Amino acid sequence: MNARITPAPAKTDLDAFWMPFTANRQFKGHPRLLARAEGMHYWTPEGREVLDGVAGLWCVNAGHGRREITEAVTKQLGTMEFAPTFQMGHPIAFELANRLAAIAPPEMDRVFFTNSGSESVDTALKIAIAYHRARGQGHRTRLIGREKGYHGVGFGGMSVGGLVNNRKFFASSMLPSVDHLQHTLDLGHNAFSRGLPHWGMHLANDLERLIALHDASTIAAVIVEPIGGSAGVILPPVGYLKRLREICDKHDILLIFDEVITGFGRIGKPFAAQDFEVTPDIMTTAKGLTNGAIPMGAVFAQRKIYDAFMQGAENSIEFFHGYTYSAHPVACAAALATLDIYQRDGLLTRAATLSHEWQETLHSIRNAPHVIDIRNYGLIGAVELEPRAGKPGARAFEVFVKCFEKGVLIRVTGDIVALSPPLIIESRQISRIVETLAEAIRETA
Ligand code: PXG
Repeated sequence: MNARITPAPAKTDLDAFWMPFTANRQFKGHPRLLARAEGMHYWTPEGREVLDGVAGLWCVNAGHGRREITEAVTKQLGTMEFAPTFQMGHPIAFELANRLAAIAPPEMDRVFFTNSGSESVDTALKIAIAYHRARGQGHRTRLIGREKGYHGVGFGGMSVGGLVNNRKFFASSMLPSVDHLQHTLDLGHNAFSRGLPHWGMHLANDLERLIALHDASTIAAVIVEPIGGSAGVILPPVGYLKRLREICDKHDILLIFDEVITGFGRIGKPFAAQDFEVTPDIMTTAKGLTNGAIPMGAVFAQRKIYDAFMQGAENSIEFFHGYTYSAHPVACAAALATLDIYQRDGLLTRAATLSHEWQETLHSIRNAPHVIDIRNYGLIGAVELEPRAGKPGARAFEVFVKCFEKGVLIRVTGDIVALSPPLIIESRQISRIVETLAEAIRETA
């Protein structure tokens, strides 16, 4: 099981792979390779052990190398490697949708399958616009995202996203009718808050400003991450999401939660919507759905949304949208095996049990040099460092490289260190991640 270590490619063989979201020249000069994984660890091609502080990329929630997933995938490949889901179906696609509906927030029991978070987001935005049209409100086409939001890299997700580096090259190619709420990150009021910050609920009222500007009748949906991940862990102030829900309800605007990183147990409930007790109309997921083993995403919609589409001639296609690999049988098999593990091992709620220890261990390093904020919720953490003058991101990148050399994998975005370990993590591993991070920060000028 996962025993064979693939040898590292020669440096000259690194050129052809144009790496995603990577400083290609830096990487190819100083490659960092992973070749094997098991449980909480990766191993490099040389056999060096690396503790995984980020669940791969926020996706390997049940830890690496889960035998049941391997077996389910292998079995499915041997039974039926592919089947179309356009005007055809295969049994485990329906089984998976039912299993997902059973753990979803109330009424969110209609599931559309995709292959990634980006596809889930673009699917959700299209559902929102088509839903209003199906109800005779085709004038509701505007989409509202949020500054610092990340919703993947499709043209839709990029347009509602709020990260300047992802947007600036494509500024003239964005969706035309999009606006953004202000973000909720405010170190002045909220630095070192343990859990959700108590200041900032009123920031949700920014939606009223946009409604006053554009008129509610032009707005289809608001999309937010319940907890922002990619921009460096941005937490919703207490009451903020409930307020967004109220304003959306008042104006008949759909609320979309992008749960690509918060889904599947990351904050101690199956979905953040349940933890925050705010039910969106549509919810996007991916990543943890298959434990990262096979690409797959799922969009959950409230039944009322699905029902609005079910009109017209019975043999007419209600929603002209889908992917060749929507509900790919191998991905379905991986997802079913993943759900079995999550449920059997209590992983969808384990983060709630660990979150206090996680919080206290993380906050124990607040006096390390250059640390200007520590944020946490569930099994998510962030340590924000003071940027070096004129060199944003340089300090955190050095910390990232040092941690990797010391045997711990973290993520950095700008000068923020983000942590999101597999949900199987043990106490001593929490300590190891945080101690290694503190050591790396102390060694970095
Ligand atoms: N929405 C959210 C909220 C995400 O976090 C996507 C959509 C896009 O998913 P795909 O599967 O298309 O990549 C994401 C992805 C990081 C990091 O380090 C986060 C993501 C991807 C890679 C790195 O924060 N999130």
